[in-house]
Amino acid sequence: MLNKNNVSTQETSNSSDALLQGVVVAAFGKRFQVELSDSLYEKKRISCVTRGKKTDIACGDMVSIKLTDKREGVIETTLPRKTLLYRSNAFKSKMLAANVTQIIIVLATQPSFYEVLLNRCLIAAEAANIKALVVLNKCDLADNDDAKQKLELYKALGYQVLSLSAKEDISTIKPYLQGEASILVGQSGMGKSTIINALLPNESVRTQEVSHVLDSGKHTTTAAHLYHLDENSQLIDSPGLQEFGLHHLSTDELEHAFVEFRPFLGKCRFNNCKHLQEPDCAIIGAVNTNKITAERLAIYKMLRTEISQ
Ligand SMILES: Nc1nc2c(ncn2[C@@H]2O[C@H](COP(=O)(O)OP(=O)(O)OP(=O)(O)O)[C@@H](O)[C@H]2O)c(=O)[nH]1
Ligand SMILES: [Mg+2]
Ligand SMILES: [Zn+2]
Repeated sequence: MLNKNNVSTQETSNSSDALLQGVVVAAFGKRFQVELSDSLYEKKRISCVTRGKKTDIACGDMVSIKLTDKREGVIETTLPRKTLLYRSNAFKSKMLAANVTQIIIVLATQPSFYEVLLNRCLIAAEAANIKALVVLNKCDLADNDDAKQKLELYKALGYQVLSLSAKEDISTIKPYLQGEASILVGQSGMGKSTIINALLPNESVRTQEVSHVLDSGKHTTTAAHLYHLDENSQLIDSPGLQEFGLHHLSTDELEHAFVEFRPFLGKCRFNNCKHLQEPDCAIIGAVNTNKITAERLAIYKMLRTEISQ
């Protein structure tokens, strides 16, 4: 991806015009922090703007920039993305991260997590072709049994589910991070930044008491940030989510994003079946024979209605 020789020759020939390659390590609306990739620059960070009104750049994007000052620059191009994770409502869409290979959905019981949000994250991951890992954090606190019970459904669907306590022992997650570019997502206060701190003690990412977060109505993490775990593994911390709209999905993408629906798709009586209430629907039939749960069908119906509006 990075052509070192090319970059350095351009650099020496005409430094102000040289295009330098880097990765977006933080995205703050219209400002982006770009870490230069060429080893010559020792991961130097440049504060960048974009040309014109272009803002469709996300944390994790590989970009080429032109320096305008020692520590400032302009993003000229975005390299093709391997993946793009985003969410959208009826009015706008928001990019969460580019080039991630894994989405880690962080849950906890205090404050309690919304199961619908978990499903929305899983659907977004499937639709973007990104693998998902579900983490139930804060297992040092009492009363996790109900939550663990709920998560059995997702294990049965084939998702990896881990229970841990970022405050006590982070080691169980480590094997899942090797060689991956992972983004941590979830509601505010679930412990995403605490997990990053436990993995990277030198970074001291800001975390905050949940009560304070709820009082102020603000999330502790306000922008996505990329951290390097090692040479081949990256972690992106993201601001707490309250909603995860999926308006960008087509109805076809939505039904395929329910992994357990796949064997039944195309087997309904009507080939344009919406799986809502049509006769001889293979999906509804699979619910009646316990091959698909009623909870997941209910979530599908809700999302289907939502994206069709
Ligand atoms: N008991 C316990 N508390 C935890 C654990 N992990 C995080 N916390 C606490 O939960 C609170 C919220 O943690 P954060 O890491 O700031 O949560 P976040 O998900 O990053 O929140 P936002 O940045 O607002 O999205 C802090 O007070 C943490 O100390 C854990 O494993 N056990
Ligand atoms: Mg945070
Ligand atoms: Zn059907």
